[in-house]
Amino acid sequence: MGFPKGFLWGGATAANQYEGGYISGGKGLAVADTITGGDGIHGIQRKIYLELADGTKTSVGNREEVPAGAKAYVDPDVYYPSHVATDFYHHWKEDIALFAEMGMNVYRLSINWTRIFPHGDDEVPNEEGLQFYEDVFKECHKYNIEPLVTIYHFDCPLYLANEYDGWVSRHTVDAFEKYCRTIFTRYKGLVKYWLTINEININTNFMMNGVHEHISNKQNAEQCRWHLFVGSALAVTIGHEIDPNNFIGLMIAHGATYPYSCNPEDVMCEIETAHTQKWFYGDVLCRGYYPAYKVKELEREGIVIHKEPGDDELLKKGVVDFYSFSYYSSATYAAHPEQIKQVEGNQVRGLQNPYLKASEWGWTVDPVGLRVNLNQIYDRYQLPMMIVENGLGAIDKVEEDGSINDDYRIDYMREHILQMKKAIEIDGVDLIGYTPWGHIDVVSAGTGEMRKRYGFIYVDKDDDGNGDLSRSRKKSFFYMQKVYKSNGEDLD
Ligand code: BGP
Repeated sequence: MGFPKGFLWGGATAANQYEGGYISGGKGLAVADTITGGDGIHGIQRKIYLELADGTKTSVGNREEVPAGAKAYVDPDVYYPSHVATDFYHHWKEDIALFAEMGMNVYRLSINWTRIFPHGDDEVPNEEGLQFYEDVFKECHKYNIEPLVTIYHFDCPLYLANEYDGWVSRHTVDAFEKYCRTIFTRYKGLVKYWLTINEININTNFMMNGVHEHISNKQNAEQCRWHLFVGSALAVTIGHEIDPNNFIGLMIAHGATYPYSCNPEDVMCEIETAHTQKWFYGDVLCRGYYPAYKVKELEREGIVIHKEPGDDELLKKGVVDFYSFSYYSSATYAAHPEQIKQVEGNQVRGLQNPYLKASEWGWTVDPVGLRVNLNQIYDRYQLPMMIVENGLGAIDKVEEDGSINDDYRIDYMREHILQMKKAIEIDGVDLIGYTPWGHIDVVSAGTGEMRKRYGFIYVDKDDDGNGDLSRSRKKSFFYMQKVYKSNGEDLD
């Protein structure tokens, strides 16, 4: 009963939200380094400053479209949260010691592509960058923490975005292939758990993938998707070839989706939304080909994807070893949504669920939805699963004595872990690991804020960059320590 022996308990971060050192040690710029902070509670988007093809300067919101030919740049007078972030680059030893103290036996982190290849496609890799991660992985092993490495987490090299339209171009896939070969070779024996592309299902815009015209030009969006799939399949194939012990998974933002009502039209609406939003990506990466509903959609839209010879075979060969996903919330979908209140979520919007409450950022809190997901995913693919992001973004108050009493976060964690336990014990799903998001405070991906904190470890930094970056343990740190050290048995 309960969690299996050897269950992976951990935490998760991404380089561009955590590392800082944005041009230290030979690192080049990623698109993420050109995105300002925003304000999620008041709906103010993060911004990207651009130089248009005719030389004029402008800016767009991070969800908006970047026009063809525009180049993003770093404005010296603007504050960019990724530049220092919460400074793992200078705190990694101290942080990994804290992770070990919390009882983690796995740590999900991403490699910043531009730390290894500053432009994305350089002739030779940057040794200082390679060495940095090697030191980090060795430090993890010192404490028996397995690194779980995301190869690509929202950090398209700026050069590839500006000059090649990011993942729309085959050049980016070729550069990615070389990057994969380099890191699989260098970290052989140090890393065995890998994720190819973070949240591959919400990745067609400029911020994530350097894609210009991602809304008005459907061809661009579909071509980018195809290239991401090819990139993921290449990563799996190369990873297995270099070391057959590598265990390589996909990563999908997999919120739970429900029909708003039992009206069959709402049910059908949910099926279509779920296909587009999430299943399409799992279907391709677990089975190795486009599902029928996508083939029909492309036919209807008159979109023809440009493929290279051998791509289709590659997709089949490069299917993943396991399914990983982020889970924060659920939403409902209706055929006639006009009168129903909209809710926010992890990069997607849906409709309110009258049975559930939401976080301060409007993300619906739904622990049972996690069990629903685990069942649906396992029914569909029968692959081992990891939940590689989950958690509550909230504003924390530091008391006079320095303590942070985040009981709301403890409640969220307890309820979700309980549902995982039920899914294992009652439903028999093959869940092998859990790495809550931002177990140490990091910059928010969606809003660029610091005050939207997920951590069990607090970092002293605010939305304007003030703070001494010191670390402290929140109340939830001790709760998670108890959970991890009891292998998920002690949840009180
Ligand atoms: C996912 C990302 C993470 C992370 C998380 C929380 O989309 O993979 O990078 O940030 O969501 O989202 P946010 O930071 O917007 O609260």
